[in-house]
Order: sequence, then structure tokens, then C-alpha cells
Amino acid sequence: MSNTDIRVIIPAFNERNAVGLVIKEIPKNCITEIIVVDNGSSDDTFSIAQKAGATALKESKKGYGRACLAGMDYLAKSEETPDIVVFLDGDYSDYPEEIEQLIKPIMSGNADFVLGSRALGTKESGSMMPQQIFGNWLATTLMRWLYDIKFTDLGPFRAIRYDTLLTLNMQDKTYGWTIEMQIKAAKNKARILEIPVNYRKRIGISKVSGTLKGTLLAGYKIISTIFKYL
Ligand SMILES: Nc1nc2c(ncn2[C@@H]2O[C@H](COP(=O)(O)OP(=O)(O)O)[C@@H](O)[C@H]2O)c(=O)[nH]1
Ligand SMILES: [Mg+2]
Repeated sequence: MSNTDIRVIIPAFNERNAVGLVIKEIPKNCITEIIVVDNGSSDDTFSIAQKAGATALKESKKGYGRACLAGMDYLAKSEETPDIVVFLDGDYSDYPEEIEQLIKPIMSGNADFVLGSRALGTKESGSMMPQQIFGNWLATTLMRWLYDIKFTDLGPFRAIRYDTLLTLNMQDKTYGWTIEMQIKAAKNKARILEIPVNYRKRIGISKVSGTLKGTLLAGYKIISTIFKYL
């Protein structure tokens, strides 16, 4: 792919101190557009994202998947059709510069979907909660037993061909989003590759794994999504 059109979608909820840095550290030479979907933040995430050079969208109804879907909706209406979509969190846990490693196998035609695996990379101590590590282990083990799908993580940082993404007909509006993409990509026989990504402590407050409610909701949603697509 020459002149590859690559867009980044960043769901963000109250990430005023992180989102600008995430945008700043995305290598601009290879990226066509950065789209931040502000999911009803009460802080100035939206204007900070805009000032940092991103296209800022608003999705007032909460939900991680819903924010990603809003980003996809925007892409569907965009004049040019993207070739690759990268998903990245707005909390500065991932290393935005690693986008280059994620997109490389797709650009060279060797993969349709590249998952950044924190399990294979180096995690700063405290960057993932014990319940998050356990939850990811459980979910990937169930995927292996029930579907014979081999993943080591449900990490948010990932790149996928736009045409592949469209064939998945993504539905989940909350925390099942990441695993839904993985199960459907495998079922659709997409060429999948996992590569190690590094992970550090987020800037700001965790809304999912750092809270009891977020952990329980995410855990429930992830497990039920596994059974939903059996
Ligand atoms: N769209 C949306 N994004 C959220 C919501 N909660 C958290 N996020 C974003 O999703 C990403 C992951 O959330 P985070 O709080 O870091 O969860 P953790 O990684 O499990 O600690 C971050 O970019 C958040 O801003 C939400 O309700 N809706
Ligand atoms: Mg996080």
C-alpha cells in the first residue's frame, strides 16, 4: 500500500491530562487523521484534543464501544476511505510511537489485524491491576478452549484493515468491544498477528479496572461476549 490512509480512533472520557500527550506522540508522518471521541467528559478533553490537532467528536452516551462506533460512523461519512484503522486509548498507557510496529505487517500485506499484546511486552509495575491481568488470562484461556483462538491479551491498542473491520459488523457498545473484534476477526479467518507492546501507568484516574464497578461490569461483559458468539 503506497500512500496508505491510516486513521487513529481514541475513545476518551475525562482524559484532559493525558490525551494531548497521546496525540503529540503519535508519529504524524504515517497517520492521516487522529479522531478523539469525547464520551461525555466533564473536563476539557474535547478542546485539548482539538488544540493538539485531532478531529474531536462528541458522543454523549457513555460506553467504550459506543465511542469507537461513533469514530467508525465518522469514517464511513469521510470523503476518503481509510485503509487502516488504529484504536488507541486516551490515557497514555500505551506508547503511541509503537503504532509503526502495529501497522507494518498490514502495510506489507502480511496481516489484516494486528493486536498489541501487553502480555508479550514489558509492563511497568502497577500499570495493570491484578484483576485485569487475571481477567485477561481467563478470557484468553476461554477463547482458546471454546474457539481454539489464540490470543494473549485483550489490549486496546490494535490496528486493522478498514475493509476487514467493516466485515466484522461491530456491535458492542461497552467493554465487550475489544474481545468482540478478536472473536469475529478469528471467525472470519482474518490474518491475525499479535505483537508485543509496552505498557505504563496511565495519567489520571482509571475508570474501568481501577474501580470495583468498572471491573465487575467489564468482566461480566467480556465473559458474556465470549459465550454470545459461540
Ligand atoms: N468512551 C468511553 N471511554 C471510556 C469510558 N471509560 C473509560 N474510557 C476510556 O477508555 C480508555 C480505558 O479506560 P481506563 O479508565 O484507562 O481503563 P483501564 O485501562 O481499565 O484502567 C481510556 O481512554 C478512557 O478514557 C467510557 O465510559 N466511555
Ligand atoms: Mg487504561
